[in-house]
Amino acid sequence: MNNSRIAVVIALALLVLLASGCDKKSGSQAGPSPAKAVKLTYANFPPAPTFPCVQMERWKQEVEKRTGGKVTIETYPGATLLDAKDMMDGVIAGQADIGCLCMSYQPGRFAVTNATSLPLGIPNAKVGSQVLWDLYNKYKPEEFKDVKVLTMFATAPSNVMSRKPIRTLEDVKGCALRASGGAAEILAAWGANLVGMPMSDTPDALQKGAVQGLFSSVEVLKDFKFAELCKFVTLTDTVIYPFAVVMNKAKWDSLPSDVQKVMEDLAAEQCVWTGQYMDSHCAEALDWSKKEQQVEVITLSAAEKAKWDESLAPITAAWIAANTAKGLPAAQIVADIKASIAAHAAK
Ligand code: DTR
Repeated sequence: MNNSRIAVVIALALLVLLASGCDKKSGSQAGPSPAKAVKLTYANFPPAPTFPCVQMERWKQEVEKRTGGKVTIETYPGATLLDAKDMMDGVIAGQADIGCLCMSYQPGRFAVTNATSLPLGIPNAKVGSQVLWDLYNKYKPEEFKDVKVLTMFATAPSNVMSRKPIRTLEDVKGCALRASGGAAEILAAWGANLVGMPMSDTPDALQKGAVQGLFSSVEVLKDFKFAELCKFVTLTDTVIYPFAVVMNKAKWDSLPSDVQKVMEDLAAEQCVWTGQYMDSHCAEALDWSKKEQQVEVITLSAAEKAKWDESLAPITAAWIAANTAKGLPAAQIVADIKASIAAHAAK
């Protein structure tokens, strides 16, 4: 190669080097870097029209709106990402960024927050949700240390929905009814043939006749169309089911602080919103069941109700004894729940 050829090759090589350097520059440094988009997945176990999913969609919308589109949330109702009982561990493992769980489905795991399922007279979902949120914030139980709790909320108090009429305590005895957690203990105290399972398994169990009914908040009469099978509702208004929405801890830590603030500011508001939605949706579902599905709503006489309540009296004392033995400040937890009910119910 003569000298001029060598000079041309060197010049070309220099040009290529320069061009690639410019390329890198324009890729990484040109202009202010755009706000990093955040994409989150949110898993839920029941079908889309049910209240845990309605609150999920509302939370998604609010977060997307309040972060100006910086955050987008992909929702997965109907156990398409995680099932009812895998929710907490699935979120801890990062299979979903966010998950909604019913704590009653794992009674021992969430001992403190499940104390809200004791028969202490929570009158509605709004009060129940606030009582649960107060309790969580006071105790910050150890079982949530691996997640960020985004909100909590409660169902409305539970009632018996059944294929056959239940008018007296005698009618419940031996009747196969479905419930979970604290509500299951109530059914057992009334002498029902208790069948424990998550709500998502209940439609099939009712359809196949494995259970004669269930013990839950009454919005499910409409949302799961249980009113087509359960033509009787016995109003007992006893015990709520507590729920939590949790986020994977590492994912939470990776979020920009302004996004974290939006979510933290939304926590208590979402809790109250869901309680209120639950209460009004229960009233609407009961109305629909009577009018459209000819469901009979049975109100117990005061004397009969007293019998039902009397059989529940030992439950709280037994819970305090068992959980004190496990090292929990159980009597204080019950006192806190009672005080919180009184404070919120008075508002
Ligand atoms: N009552 C609880 C929780 C519950 C109430 N309504 C729904 C709807 C969808 C899923 C769960 C729930 C229960 O019976 O499992």
